[in-house]
Amino acid sequence: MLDFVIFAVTFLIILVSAVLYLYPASRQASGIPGITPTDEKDGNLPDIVNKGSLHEFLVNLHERYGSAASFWFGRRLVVSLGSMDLLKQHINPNRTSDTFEMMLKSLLGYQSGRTGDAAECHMRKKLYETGVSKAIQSNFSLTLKLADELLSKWESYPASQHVPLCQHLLGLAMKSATQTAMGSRFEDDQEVIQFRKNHDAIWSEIGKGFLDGSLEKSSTRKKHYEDALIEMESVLKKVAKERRGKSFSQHAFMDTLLQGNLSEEQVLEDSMIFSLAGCVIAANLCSWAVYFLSTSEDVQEKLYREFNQVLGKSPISLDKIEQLKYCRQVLNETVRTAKLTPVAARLQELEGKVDKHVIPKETLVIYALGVVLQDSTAWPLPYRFDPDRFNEESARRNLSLLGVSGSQECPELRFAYTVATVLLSSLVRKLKLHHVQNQAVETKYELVSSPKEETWVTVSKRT
Ligand SMILES: *[C@@H]1O[C@H](CO)[C@@H](O)[C@H](O)[C@H]1NC(C)=O
Ligand SMILES: *[C@@H]1O[C@H](CO)[C@@H](O)[C@H](O)[C@H]1NC(C)=O
Ligand SMILES: *[C@@H]1O[C@H](CO)[C@@H](O)[C@H](O)[C@H]1NC(C)=O
Ligand SMILES: *[C@@H]1O[C@H](CO)[C@@H](O)[C@H](O)[C@H]1NC(C)=O
Ligand SMILES: CC(=O)N[C@H]1CO[C@H](CO)[C@@H](O)[C@@H]1O
Repeated sequence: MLDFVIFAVTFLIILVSAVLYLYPASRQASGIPGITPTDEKDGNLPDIVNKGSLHEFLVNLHERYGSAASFWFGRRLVVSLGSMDLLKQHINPNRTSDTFEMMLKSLLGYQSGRTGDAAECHMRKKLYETGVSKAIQSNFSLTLKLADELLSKWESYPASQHVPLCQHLLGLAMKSATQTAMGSRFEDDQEVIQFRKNHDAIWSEIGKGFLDGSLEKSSTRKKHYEDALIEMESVLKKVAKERRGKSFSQHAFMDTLLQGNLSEEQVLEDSMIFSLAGCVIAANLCSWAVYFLSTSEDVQEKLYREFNQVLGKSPISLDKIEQLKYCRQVLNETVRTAKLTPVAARLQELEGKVDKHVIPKETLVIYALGVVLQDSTAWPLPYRFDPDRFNEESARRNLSLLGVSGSQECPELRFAYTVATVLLSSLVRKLKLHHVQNQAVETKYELVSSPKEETWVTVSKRT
């Protein structure tokens, strides 16, 4: 019945096919407890589709089978790790590749970077990180301007007006990410609108169409997706051509790539990844942060006091961001509570062990980050939004271990933290954010978790 599924389900399918291609399938049984395949050919894929998302499937799997559990992805055995202790044993902090980036590249069908020698990968990763850092610095004032524009808009609203968070914050993230990535061309709103059209088309299929197989079944949707991808690539190529060998007052992310020792294809791929991921991660981090703040007056007050203490009446600057410790705790807790990136995956290259379990080589290992982030043994009262939990060094270490930040921090997340900090410093000093009564916010768990539907707050002026 679900014979199309093998081509259609999530990034994993593509990741798995890459794995199958690189490593001929080994269909080994394993001692790790887990669910038996419901379908000879598709394994447990129908169960994942039924649960609505891989994250929700994993929550159920770990409840039933414990923190190390296995399931069948097609004809392949997959092991999922769902506790802090097991992840601690498995995660190698020395790995340079970023799982999020790897998943996105697999989805887009990008080949380069999947192979190649370690030195080259390392060089490319360094260049990417440098590019993000330089671009954030060079036009910090841009993000500030965008945040202030949003503030003025919200200040003009009457107290009863419901503000659509996702819509406004996606707009902000989109403008900020495009100009950071590609420079002044995107000062033109028309360019941003065009970019957004393609971005939305690509992202909605990456999130959903791959998951339920509907993309493979609908040739019109598939064409729409592919056209958007081609259009986006052609814009990136055009920008690369414009900027190569020139210098601009505003140093964009792409300029760093162009100055590095990369092929044209690599420049295209890396700027695509940053534009796509930077935008989505920043937009959702901002939306969740503002939403969670609206539910807690205490946290808002504490944040307000920190902003006043560190910044006074001055606008925020890059060097002051370091001093905003509580703000970082708020953003860390936002990442945790929202389970911002719920799943990561790694290939087990050599046979390994976690606890008493042997993981055969060439097994796909899932890091069930969403499961771990809501585990009450690692995080007391896990569903509570409580930035104070990051007062403890061990909590900070636990989060950093999950690869969400720290030494493994993904560069797009660093960009998103900057945008969110600037935004909050503008909003929270001038406005109080209020929760809209009887609003049930549900989460859509895709590559990045987002609210299922538009989410609203109301605002009032601080006096
Ligand atoms: C990581 O690198 C350090 C220093 O190079 C080394 O001591 C350590 O064993 C490595 N850790 C793993 C898990 O490979
Ligand atoms: C640039 O890349 C090529 C191949 O990718 C390599 O042979 C060459 O050594 C690199 N040059 C520098 C300066 O890194
Ligand atoms: C960090 O994780 C460990 C499990 O490895 C847990 O025992 C500890 O309570 C966690 N610390 C905090 C503060 O959440
Ligand atoms: C925020 O989280 C990162 C790890 O994700 C950690 O390194 C950092 O210390 C945390 N900061 C605070 C203030 O909680
Ligand atoms: C849009 C924007 O703010 N661009 C600025 C980026 O930075 C340069 C100089 O650092 C300014 O000249 C631009 O106006």
